[in-house]
Amino acid sequence: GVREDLDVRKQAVSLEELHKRVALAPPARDGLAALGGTDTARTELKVIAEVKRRSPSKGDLAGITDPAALAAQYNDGGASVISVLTEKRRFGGSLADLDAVRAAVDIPVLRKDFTCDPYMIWEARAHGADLVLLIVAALRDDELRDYLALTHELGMNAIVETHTAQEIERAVSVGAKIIGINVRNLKTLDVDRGVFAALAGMIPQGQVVIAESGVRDAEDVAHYASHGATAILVGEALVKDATPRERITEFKI
Ligand code: IGP
Repeated sequence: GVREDLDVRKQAVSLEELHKRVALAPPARDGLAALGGTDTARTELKVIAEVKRRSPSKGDLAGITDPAALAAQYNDGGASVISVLTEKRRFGGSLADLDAVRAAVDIPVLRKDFTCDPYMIWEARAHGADLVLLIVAALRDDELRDYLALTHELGMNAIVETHTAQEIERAVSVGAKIIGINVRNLKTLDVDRGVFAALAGMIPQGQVVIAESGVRDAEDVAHYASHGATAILVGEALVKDATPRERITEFKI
């Protein structure tokens, strides 16, 4: 599981070594600004485009051979942030994918993983990440606060992911500025797009509100936008598309 994967990495690079690498890493790009910031007068919907090799629900998605080339297409299509799955066991990702993508684009990059230790936040920054993912369901309140503070200390931003009303309350109470509502239940893997419409109204004005998962077409985008999404996070529909650059253009409304 996640803990074992983490232990393997811990043996590979000490926390002390990571601290040194972070000091030498290029500065983080401003992910909050790229997503429109906390200004309520935002206009266009932002797209977070994801590099995802496979998923537990769908298996192998598209046989991605060159994550950097894919990310460059996302960049050209007008994505605001690139998400890179680094989790290996279920998603086939790696830190090498993160390195390759970060070097290929000039927009902020999210390290998408199940963050469950401060080590992973240092590691993300050492590999150039500008944002990390904090999943509320996987963390206690004290962890959520500490991880958010560490993320900010390292100059990064966090996408704080929720799936229920109670999780949104927790995200808001720790001061999250970027809140994702994942319409996929991570336990059952079922997608219910109605979850976004039901919960988005709980998030105070001025926050970045991301609709995550299940975006198939412009109609889904319009649905999320009409219920208050200021950004969407799209994986499968983009990695499977023969022309992801053009596809993103369609999603930018
Ligand atoms: C993307 P989709 O349905 O467009 O491929 O979904 C993204 O929301 C999904 O990959 C995701 C995810 C996560 C993956 C959302 N939260 C947490 C791993 C871990």
